[in-house]
Amino acid sequence: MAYNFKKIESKWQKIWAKDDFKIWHVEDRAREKKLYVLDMFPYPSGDGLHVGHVEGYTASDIMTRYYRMQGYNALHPMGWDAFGLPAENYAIKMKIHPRKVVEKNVKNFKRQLRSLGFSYDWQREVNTTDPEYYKWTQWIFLQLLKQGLAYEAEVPVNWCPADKTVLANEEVISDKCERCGTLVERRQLRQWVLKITAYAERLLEDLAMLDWPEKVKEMQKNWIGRSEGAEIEFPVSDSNLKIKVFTTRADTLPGATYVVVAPEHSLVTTLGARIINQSAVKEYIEKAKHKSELERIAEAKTKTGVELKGITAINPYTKKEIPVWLSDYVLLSYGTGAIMAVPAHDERDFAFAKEFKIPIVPVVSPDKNDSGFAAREMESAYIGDGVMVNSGELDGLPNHIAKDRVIEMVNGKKKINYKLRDWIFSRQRYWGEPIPVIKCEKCGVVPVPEQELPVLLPKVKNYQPTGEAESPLAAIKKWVNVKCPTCAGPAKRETNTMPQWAGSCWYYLRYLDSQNKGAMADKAKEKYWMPVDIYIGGVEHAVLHLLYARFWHKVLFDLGFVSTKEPFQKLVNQGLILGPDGQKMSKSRGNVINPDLLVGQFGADSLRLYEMFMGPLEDAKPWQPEGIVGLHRFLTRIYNLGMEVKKNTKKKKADGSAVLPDSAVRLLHKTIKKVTEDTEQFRFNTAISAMMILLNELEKHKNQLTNQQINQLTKLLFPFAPHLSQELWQQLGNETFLDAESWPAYDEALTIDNEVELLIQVNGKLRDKVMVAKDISQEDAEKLVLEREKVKEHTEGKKPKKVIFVPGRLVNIVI
Ligand code: ANZ
Ligand code: ZN
Repeated sequence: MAYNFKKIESKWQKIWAKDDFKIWHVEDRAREKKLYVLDMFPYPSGDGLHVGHVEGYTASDIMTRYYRMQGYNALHPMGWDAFGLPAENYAIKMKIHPRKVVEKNVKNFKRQLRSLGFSYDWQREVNTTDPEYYKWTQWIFLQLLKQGLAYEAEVPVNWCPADKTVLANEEVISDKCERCGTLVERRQLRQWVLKITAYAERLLEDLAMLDWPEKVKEMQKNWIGRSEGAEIEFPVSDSNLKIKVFTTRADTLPGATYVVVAPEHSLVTTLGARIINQSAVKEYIEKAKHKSELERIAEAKTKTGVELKGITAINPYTKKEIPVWLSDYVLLSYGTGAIMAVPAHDERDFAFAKEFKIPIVPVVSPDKNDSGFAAREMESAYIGDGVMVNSGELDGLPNHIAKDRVIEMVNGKKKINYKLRDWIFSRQRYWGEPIPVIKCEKCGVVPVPEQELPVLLPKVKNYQPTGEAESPLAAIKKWVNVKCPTCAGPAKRETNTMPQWAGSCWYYLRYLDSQNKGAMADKAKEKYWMPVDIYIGGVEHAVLHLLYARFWHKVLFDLGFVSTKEPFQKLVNQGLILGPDGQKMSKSRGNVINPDLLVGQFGADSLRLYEMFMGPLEDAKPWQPEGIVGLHRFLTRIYNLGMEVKKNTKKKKADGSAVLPDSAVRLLHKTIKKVTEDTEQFRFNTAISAMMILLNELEKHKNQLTNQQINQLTKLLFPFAPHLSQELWQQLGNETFLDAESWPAYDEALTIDNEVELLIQVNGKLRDKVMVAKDISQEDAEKLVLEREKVKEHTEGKKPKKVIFVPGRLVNIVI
């Protein structure tokens, strides 16, 4: 009988699906030992499942099944992150409602996930676009609003004139919209903003308690960008105005030879009349508008700028008059939007000063004995520590001491800055959660009363974005015009919607209690299941989803709605699966691999196994079209071996008279140990190769294999290839589900090798090797060694002068 994977896989999938997948439904608090294994839920795109999804989802399924067998109550849920632009754009093109698009795509995704045998608790399924779900997304927004953590403000944003919406910084590449390639504009728009900066310090600090890849922690640290420095004021000549700068190097103030403000800095409008070179300044500002922040601060770029002629400032330390420049390498949104430039000690300032011939004055000397330094021309900026020079009374002081003195002397203020910005939270698009507020002429912003949630997303005739600071919802007058909940006067609903990140900020909590009508999640359930013990997903979410979700979670923690400080205790990043050409898979390159085809051709188990065998889970790895064939063959051999054993058992051939050799028994125990340890460490590729080595050995002893021994191999394989394993299990006379079986145990004593390789030297030269008992005595070793042909050859029958013996390692015969 051949390995008929099609029949086997569809048979078990049908059985598993019974009673709404009851087999994988977990009860809350059913056991003390719990484990929450979470996948990053997919955006259900029209393209269906990607082999990258299969990679992460197989890894989490293996963990879930493994820990289930280890006696854990293991929660493994799945859902849909279904708001967002792609569904909406498709709906616009095809003139169908985005909900219909999502429904269809979800159906297809579900079929695919089921076809792969993933053991989800489907009774907990969530969909972020379901009103019963987004009711609670809106409810969390209201909590943020109540806490003053959501506010409206006029902020600079990246605006795509073609997609007619605000874009995140990450969605702008080389000044262009990532989606359509249109040049983005910087606009000032009134937006809803979430005060994530209020949590900057805790988001940074609490990274220490997480078992996450260092790389991701580092990315979050850099994104939050904590920086200790000071604010110092530079008076503007002939005016009461002061330019406030933020600096981390107050010690270098004596060497500040000019000031630079951002193109959007208010100084330009306030003192506009005094600027002599108005048209050059205006032209420069116009150009800067088209650049993204990333572009502006790129290190490699030559610095551009324009002097504000007619305006000068006073260095508060030297009291000297210095020029004021405008340049886009200074960002309005960081610090104070203005800097003191110290070309001698900052690389960017140095390049700028060279370009525009501004004086460079060194004030920190690397070597206190180098008396010429203060007067010498510099070839590059010196950014290290040293002693003060050219700095009046500070001369000779170490610069780190001068720093505090300077701040005191010029009345500066110590300040901690973060690169992190508040989160721009509104979108001018249709397919998102309506922001649950009402605007009343008399009362201002009024939250929608909680009992009126959800604010349903109404049907519109036209999803086309309006191009204004409002979404297509603004066109539905009946929906927009409402009575103010406070004064009953005429009022309007907010028409902006939430960004696609909102729903994914808290979905892991809804899984705990997905049907709850009265609360986001029951507190006792939350307390039992949280935190997520294992979270698997791509590294591309390092600073977006993973930071936003931590922020919301901390707010919910402060309000007492969740019991843990952090949502995701352990994070594992799956590596990118590249196309066969070693490039990123993409439709335009035509190198996309379709999982459906592979499941049809080789079966789900082969695909699962191949993806886990490709290499370490975290590594990027190219698809090898032939690779899956090898894994399919491996499964076929296991199947055949199982069938052989079954046949033999029937004939009672495998009896006591023919037992498995000791070495094979040992290998079985060693393999159980290795697969156990590797699985716990996410080393699935080496776990699989250990099973392959075991199979090679067991095939040699087909007729001596007992049922019990093949059962152990079946259990080991189960988390990786569940269909085949369950089938074998049944064929071998077992009636249970492997999900409910326990993980095989091994005998530690049998995993320890009791033989070692003894090296044999003659006069210090390696001449031979032999396997011996680990604890062989010197006497026995000597006797054995002297009898060996090769040894006799090299000793030429002479009596050894001395024999050196290193127990368990080597014998050296000295003649
Ligand atoms: C003078 C100085 C001298 C600086 C020196 C550095 C070296 P981090 O560590 O990233 O916080 N800076 C301040 N605000 C800026 C803005 N809005 N756009 C661009 N650059 C800005 O860096 C702080 C330093 O970056 C500040 O310290 C300032 O330059 C610059 F030898 O002030 B420094
Ligand atoms: Zn009102």
